[in-house]
Amino acid sequence: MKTDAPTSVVNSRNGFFLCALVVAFGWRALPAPAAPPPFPHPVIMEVLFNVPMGPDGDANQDGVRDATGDEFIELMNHHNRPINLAGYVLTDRHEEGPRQMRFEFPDVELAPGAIAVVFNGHRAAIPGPIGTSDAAPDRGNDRFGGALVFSMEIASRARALANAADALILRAPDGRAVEVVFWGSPDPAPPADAMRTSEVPSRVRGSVQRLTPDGDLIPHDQIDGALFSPGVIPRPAPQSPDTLESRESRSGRESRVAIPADHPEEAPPRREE
Ligand SMILES: [Ca+2]
Ligand SMILES: [Ca+2]
Repeated sequence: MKTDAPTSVVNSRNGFFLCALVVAFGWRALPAPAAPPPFPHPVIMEVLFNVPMGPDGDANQDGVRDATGDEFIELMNHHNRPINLAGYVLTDRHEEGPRQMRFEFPDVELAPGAIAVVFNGHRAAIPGPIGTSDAAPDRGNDRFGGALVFSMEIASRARALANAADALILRAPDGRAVEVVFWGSPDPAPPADAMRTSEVPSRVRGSVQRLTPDGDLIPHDQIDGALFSPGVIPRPAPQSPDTLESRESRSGRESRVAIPADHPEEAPPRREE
């Protein structure tokens, strides 16, 4: 920090600020470093497992709220070169079998910074273009921020993410667990050897979303009041202590993230290796 103030004053201010942060947010809200998966793996940016009630829950924009069909997972290529998602698999906590929610990506290239969204798709007629496990969509979907949108086309309501306790697992084509996102105490437990594991609140209102590839998955409505944003990464929050301090004193909100701009899809995703 560049300042002309005496060091002791700076330390005192920082110490007070840190204490204020802990009191206001608790230790859990302080960001912990979490390395995103290395090349060539994508990163999980958003998960909707507890579909909101009523019309607000129509995440896949087919005009109908479906408790499982509107669930989705948002992935991003956070690298500076293309990756191919062929053979990557998304599942819930269940072992392979009739109860398992499972989706395997077809041969599809994801450009740097590009996003793929996978809906459960139960009883859904999602506005196209929509890909499946058999074939990628031929272009991005303007209804979802230009992302490549897929449907698992799941036929049973039993194959979905549970609201109280479950896990979402992303596996590489060789079977290795790339990312685990879990909530509650899922049974069976998710693999313990994933490259990254993130715990999120169960029964969260709306989705959980990262603002950056190495950020925490936080309830979407704490970011901007929206319940989800398939295909869109909300604008990352300013991180300077002065911004946080002034926001805290101004509003007393229990959130460390700023209110994003009206058009978060214009924010370029952060790219890093
Ligand atoms: Ca729907
Ligand atoms: Ca999103």
